[in-house]
Amino acid sequence: MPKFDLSDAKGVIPALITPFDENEHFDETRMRSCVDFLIERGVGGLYTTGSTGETFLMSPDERAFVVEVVVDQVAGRIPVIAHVGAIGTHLSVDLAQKAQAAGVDAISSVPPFYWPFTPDQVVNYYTDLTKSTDLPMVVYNIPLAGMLGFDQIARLAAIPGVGGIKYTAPTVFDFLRIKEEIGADFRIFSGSDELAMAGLGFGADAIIGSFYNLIPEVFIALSEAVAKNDMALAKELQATANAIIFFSLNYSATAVIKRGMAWQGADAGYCRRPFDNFFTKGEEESLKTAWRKLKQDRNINGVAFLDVL
Ligand code: MN9
Repeated sequence: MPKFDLSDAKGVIPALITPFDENEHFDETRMRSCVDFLIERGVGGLYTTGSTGETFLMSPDERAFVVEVVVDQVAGRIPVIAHVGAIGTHLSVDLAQKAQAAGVDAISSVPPFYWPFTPDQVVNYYTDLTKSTDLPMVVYNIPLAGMLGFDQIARLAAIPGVGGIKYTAPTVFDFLRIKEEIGADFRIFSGSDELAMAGLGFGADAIIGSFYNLIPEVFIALSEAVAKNDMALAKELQATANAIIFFSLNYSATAVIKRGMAWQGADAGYCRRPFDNFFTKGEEESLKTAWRKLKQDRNINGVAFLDVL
């Protein structure tokens, strides 16, 4: 089989949710059915065990097992990128090696966080982690873990094996510069779902994010519109998506995404505390009522989970 190249991770890539059951145990059956649902919808890859996957609420063994289940269910149909980040290099290396053994195509990691590690320590972290497997590494820029500036991104990009960046920020300011100064081959995965159109317009190669679990059809159409240079259509689709995202962000967004998936036939289960859930019928009904109102007020059509309400 030809060696996987990060340029093969294309299109819309959900930052995959991790389903838990009512008792907060990982739910393998639900995980498998969500994977199939997303592949049937036409996503271009999966990014497992990241922020959306509630990764820091799981033990390392659980994380490794989730990756195994996803890879097994995907069975080579689309690329799988596993987020293996942890605060400590040893922990991340262990997860990376297990992810490689499970058969993922690439690994990714947030920078070590909590303590303000120095730029050199962050470079060392990514060097050690990238050396620990043969897989391409996608570094991760996200405000939750402390943003990497352009110069630091350039240093990380120079590490052998680092092939791209998942870039989640309220701006796409650096995208064109990354492409021009670091190189066209350095893959950019735009990470702010609210800015998917801007990210793709400013040179991102693909998009990775939470809401691609819930409304993959909207973002697949958006990404095709940008590819055809139909920016008017892309803007319309982004506006629809953003109405849905901003509404969801009033709640625990991952819990909203999971319920919305369940309504359209992909039961994504529940979240782990301290995230909250929609356990009671009454709570779920009032959530549905609020969605129906948004659909009507914004005149949203063609969004699968709203159409079934
Ligand atoms: O990078 C996600 N960011 C976080 C991925 O989880 C913090 C995004 O997909 C956001 O959830 C999304 C909504 O703000 O853009």
